[in-house]
Amino acid sequence: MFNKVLIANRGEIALRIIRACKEMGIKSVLVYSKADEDSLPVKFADQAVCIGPAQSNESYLLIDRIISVAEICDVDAIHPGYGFLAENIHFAEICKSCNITFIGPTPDQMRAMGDKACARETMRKAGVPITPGSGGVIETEEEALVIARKLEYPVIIKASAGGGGRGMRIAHNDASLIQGFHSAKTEAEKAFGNGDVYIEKFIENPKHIEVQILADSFGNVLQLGERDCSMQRRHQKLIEESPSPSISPALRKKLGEAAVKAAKAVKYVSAGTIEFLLGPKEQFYFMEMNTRVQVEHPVTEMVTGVDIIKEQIRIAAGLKLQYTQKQIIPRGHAIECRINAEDPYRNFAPCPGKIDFYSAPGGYGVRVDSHAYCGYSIPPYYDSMIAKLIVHGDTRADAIAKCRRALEEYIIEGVATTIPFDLFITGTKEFNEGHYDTGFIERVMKSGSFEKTKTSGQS
Ligand code: MV4
Repeated sequence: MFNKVLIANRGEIALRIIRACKEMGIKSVLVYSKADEDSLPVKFADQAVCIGPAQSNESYLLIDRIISVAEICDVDAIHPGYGFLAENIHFAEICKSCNITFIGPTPDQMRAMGDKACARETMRKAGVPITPGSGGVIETEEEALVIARKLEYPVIIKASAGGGGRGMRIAHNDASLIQGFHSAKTEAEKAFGNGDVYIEKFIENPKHIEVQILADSFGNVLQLGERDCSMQRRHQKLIEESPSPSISPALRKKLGEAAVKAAKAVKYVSAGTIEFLLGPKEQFYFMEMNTRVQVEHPVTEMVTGVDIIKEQIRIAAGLKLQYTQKQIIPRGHAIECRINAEDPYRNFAPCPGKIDFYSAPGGYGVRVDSHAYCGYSIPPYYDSMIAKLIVHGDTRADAIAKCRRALEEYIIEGVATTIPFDLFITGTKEFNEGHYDTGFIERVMKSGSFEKTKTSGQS
């Protein structure tokens, strides 16, 4: 096992990883920016080294500085968390060449999934369902038109180097296809330095279901069941749950098997997530793979009892998975609410600033993953998530009741947060009945029913 691990991240996930290291007897080294000097991860890591000013591209994204700290502190491995350098192939390669273990997949595995057109082709060959679409990258306007007419509108143009909703265009006719083709290419070229795009049939109002997998270097691949991440706004997930209220046991089995097949197709090693789109008639399609640990990993931990971060560290250290598939027996229901320092009554505008009063909920089945505390100043430079509230109950109804109780107990003063919105959503008929898709939040916002909770004070 590693003696010392460097954590190349901040906020709640840095704290989550530091905690796992402590419990495993691993020393932790945290790199941090000037803006994070008063943060809990800095206090709790065994060592913390400031690597630059607030802006990410002068600190958390500076590979050279992070590697320098890793070498000076003589760490065995680097945990990248999520975001920042977590899916940066170049960073994983540098780690490797410096004899530092990157806690994640190999550069080749990252490459295989990082290029979305390539991943699609690999999945097709492996027999994992994909949406109808172009065989590969589309070179010309004419080619795009032929494919789109064959698929029938609507279609979606996606950047090969994109993912997570970046660089996409939906087209309902020839004119918007041609325009979308060029603008997606230009945007992708600018954002990723790679203008390759491909086309798929557009599935309207899909559900977003993802399967957590763990794969060790001995070829063992486990699937830890699914998470329903359909409750999202502009590609930002808000509430995640496991199991999904929308799928049958038969579909669950198929998704799990498809996820294992997907991981095996790229000889994947580490923790990872296979994302699927779900159509209205239980059709499912591979969407993309996330080759990192995700924000919402705790919901899976709560239902399976598997500490995903610890397993991921063990896998990176060359150890075998501690579980067999048979030993993974999901129990009960878990829900995660993301709590962002944003004002939901002002179009989710970020609200950085000082937390004047802070009291987190607790009690049986309640978990709070957060780096927030009373007196903490939320810096304006990074994403606005300040906490994740995760609850576990025997049934979905128990979990919802617990979730709402805990949200009501959560006191954060000084900055606006998304807690009122989480309370509103968890109170809707659709959420309670488990009938929602990726378009739900947008439809709710258009209806104006959330806005009304402000004046009435009701949530
Ligand atoms: C799609 C789609 C419909 N049809 N692909 C969004 C994120 C990126 N991973 C792919 N995304 C989508 N791909 C086809 N063929 C709809 C989306 C999509 C979406 C997917 C999951 C969750 C929320 C979403 C919101 C808008 C669009």
